[in-house]
Amino acid sequence: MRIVVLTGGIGGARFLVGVRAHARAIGAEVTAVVNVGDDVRMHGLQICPDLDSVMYTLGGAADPERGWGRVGETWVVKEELAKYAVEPSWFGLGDKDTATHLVRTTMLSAGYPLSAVTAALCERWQPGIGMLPATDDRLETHVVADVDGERKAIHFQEWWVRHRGDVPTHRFVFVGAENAKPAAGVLDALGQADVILLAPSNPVVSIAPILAVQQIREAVAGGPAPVVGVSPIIGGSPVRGMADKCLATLGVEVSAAGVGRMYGPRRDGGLLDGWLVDTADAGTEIPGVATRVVPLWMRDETATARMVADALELAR
Ligand code: GDP
Ligand code: FO1
Ligand code: CA
Repeated sequence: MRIVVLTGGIGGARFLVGVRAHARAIGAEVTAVVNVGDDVRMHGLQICPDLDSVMYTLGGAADPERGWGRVGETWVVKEELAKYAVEPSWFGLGDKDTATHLVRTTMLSAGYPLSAVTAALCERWQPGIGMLPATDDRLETHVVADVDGERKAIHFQEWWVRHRGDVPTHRFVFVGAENAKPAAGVLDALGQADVILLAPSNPVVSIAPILAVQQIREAVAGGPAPVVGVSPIIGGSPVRGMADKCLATLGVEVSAAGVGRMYGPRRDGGLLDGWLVDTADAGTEIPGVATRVVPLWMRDETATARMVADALELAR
């Protein structure tokens, strides 16, 4: 069996720990198609937060408290940059993490596509699944917001890390999406998939930028594999992160039903055949989508693997 998962950073990474465990138990193969909309160049280095969250988490090296970057991190580079008073001072590059960015940027400069660079980095981390960026082309999420009384488009990282999303926000723009092609391997993986899972990732800034690549959206929505999503919203709350702010910007209700309806049923041009919601959201109904109620708190690997088994059952 072949499982493809569309995923963002930490929420998706924790889900993938469960996918990997269940896949091992049933002898399935897993490919993650990872959001690159968060990617940014800082201090000359190419940083891929969601790819790194997945790689470090599955490689057993992520910092579980901070939710991004490496466990046991040190910050000498950040402190030294601050002494030069260079911007952006609001974005922290850990020393260990910086080594990853140096390898990545060197390989990209030498002409390797991001998909090949990611495979090279994974040689070290052995995530135990296939990891593909959604695209090898430039695709960045920018945010139209009012900052100091002026409406402008800022990079997603500036919106989130510098302003904590706490500025009047109007829309999200996936710069480069119109011309972006799926990364090497993505269409093959989707075409050969027995099931496609939408991780409980942020639907607006993690899953939507992947689907903004038109050929990916077509392959998911129009392909042969059943598509099952896992709600990132439990009892009206995003558990952690910024999904509430993002959904509010789009005018979408912050609920399992709101997100499920936004993805929509495949029979009406949407994405979903099935939708898993938490026990707190029992009674959620989305016309045209098979809904199932199971505990969706990713407490540990076992609980998460159970969610994955439920998602696969719903796909049948
Ligand atoms: P990011 O890219 O690092 O922001 O991570 P993702 O986009 O992959 O995932 C973030 C989302 O994961 C959050 O907005 C939450 O809604 C969701 N999330 C976090 N923990 C849980 C959990 O235990 N269960 C479920 N269902 N969703 C969760
Ligand atoms: N998040 C922060 O809140 N502050 C930071 O300084 C920061 C630096 C950073 C560096 C590398 C990286 O891969 C992620 C980093 N993040 C930081 C997390 C990131 O901003 C977001 O949480 C994700 O893009 C959302 O998925
Ligand atoms: Ca993200």
